[in-house]
This record gives sequence, structure tokens and C-alpha cells, in this order.
Amino acid sequence: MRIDIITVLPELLKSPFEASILKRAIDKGLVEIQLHNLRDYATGNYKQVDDYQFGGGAGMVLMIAPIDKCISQLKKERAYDEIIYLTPDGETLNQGMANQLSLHQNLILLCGHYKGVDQRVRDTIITKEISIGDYVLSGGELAAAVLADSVIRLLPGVLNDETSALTDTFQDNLLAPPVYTRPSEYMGMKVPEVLLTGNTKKIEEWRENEALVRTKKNRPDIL
Ligand code: 6GU
Repeated sequence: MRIDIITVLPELLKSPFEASILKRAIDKGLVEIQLHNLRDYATGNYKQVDDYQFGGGAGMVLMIAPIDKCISQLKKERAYDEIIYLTPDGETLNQGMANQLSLHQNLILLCGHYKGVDQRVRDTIITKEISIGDYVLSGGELAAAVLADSVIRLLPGVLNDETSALTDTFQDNLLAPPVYTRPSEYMGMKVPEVLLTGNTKKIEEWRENEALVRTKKNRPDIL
């Protein structure tokens, strides 16, 4: 998979891909991330990427020209499956969307900023609009990193047995059950007895029940 990320703040997007699972995915050649600074596609002495909104109102709006120039150039080099705009007024990201996006070959992520982008970008260039939840971030960069992480970890070969996505929270519409590691007793706090028995059937039953209990408590809406 290849992911092109267009942003006015590329430095915000470097570190998420320089550690742990995402770094390993890149090193293994399972995903390629290219960051594009929108300012490189702006013209004039000031390399302007944003401007005041027509009709008045506070906040700057990203201009269509640099975005169009950048995306047109990318589209000449390969076909894109989705051109995604990260915005709090998009469709809320969930595990199902991450699963679907992980099946694609080439994605563009456009990070929103300030008051957003010129609507003509959304009407004519963007194919999907995604939010990562009902709260507002300063820009789409952290949301793009979240989206990329949720997709990349699903690519075949990225996770090994221990980190398998199959036992993730949400993958079977339940939250994940509690987990414990050594020591089996810490300051009087004991690990549930069943986990120490080696009885895999009993352990599986316990986990299923705990997943249900946790889901009922924390996320009754997904049951
Ligand atoms: Cl994608 N962008 C911004 N700026 N805020 C958000 C978001 C995106 N998703 C949730 N909040």
C-alpha cells in the first residue's frame, strides 16, 4: 500500500511513522508513506496556501489551487482508490472502515486546517470525508496519523501472532477482555485463578464473558 499525505505541517507527521509497528511496516516494504508539504505547490512570493473566506467570518480557508496542483501531479503517477479529506464534519472512523481501506493500494490523505478547505475541493476532488470522533483537533494531521495507523496494522504481514488484529477490541463487535502478566500476585492483588489453570476451554469461556461484561459497562451502544 502507498499513502500520500498532504499537509501544511509535515513535521507533525514524521514521528508517528518512525517507531514501533508502523516503522517496521515501512522497513519491510509493506507500506510507503509520502508526505507532501502543501506550501511546495503554492505560487507567488508568499507561497500562500490559505485565504479569508468569502462572505466574511473568522478563520482562514485552504485554497483550491495548491491542493489541485498537488493531487493532479500525484494522479499522473498512479491511480488512487480514495482521496480522503480529514475533517471533523466527515463520517466517523470505525473498525469496519479501517478494514475496508486496508484492502486498497493507493490512498491520498488531505489534512484540513484552519476553517477547512474551499468547498470546491470537497465537491470535485475528494472521494471520502473522515472524522476520527466527535471533538475538534487543531488540524487533520493527528487524525491522518490515527487513520493511517488503524489501516496499516491490518495489512498482511504487519502484525505477527502476538499482535494479531483478530483479537483486537471491535474486531468481533466486542471490547477486548482484561489481560494480566507476571507476577501472579502483586501487593495482594491476584490474577484471576482460571488464567493460571492451563484449561484453554475454561479460559476462552472466561474471556468471552469478561469481554461481554466490559462491553456492557463501557460501550452498551455497540451490543
Ligand atoms: Cl479529521 N480533523 C480535525 N481538525 N478535528 C477532528 C477530526 C479531524 N476528527 C475529529 N476531530
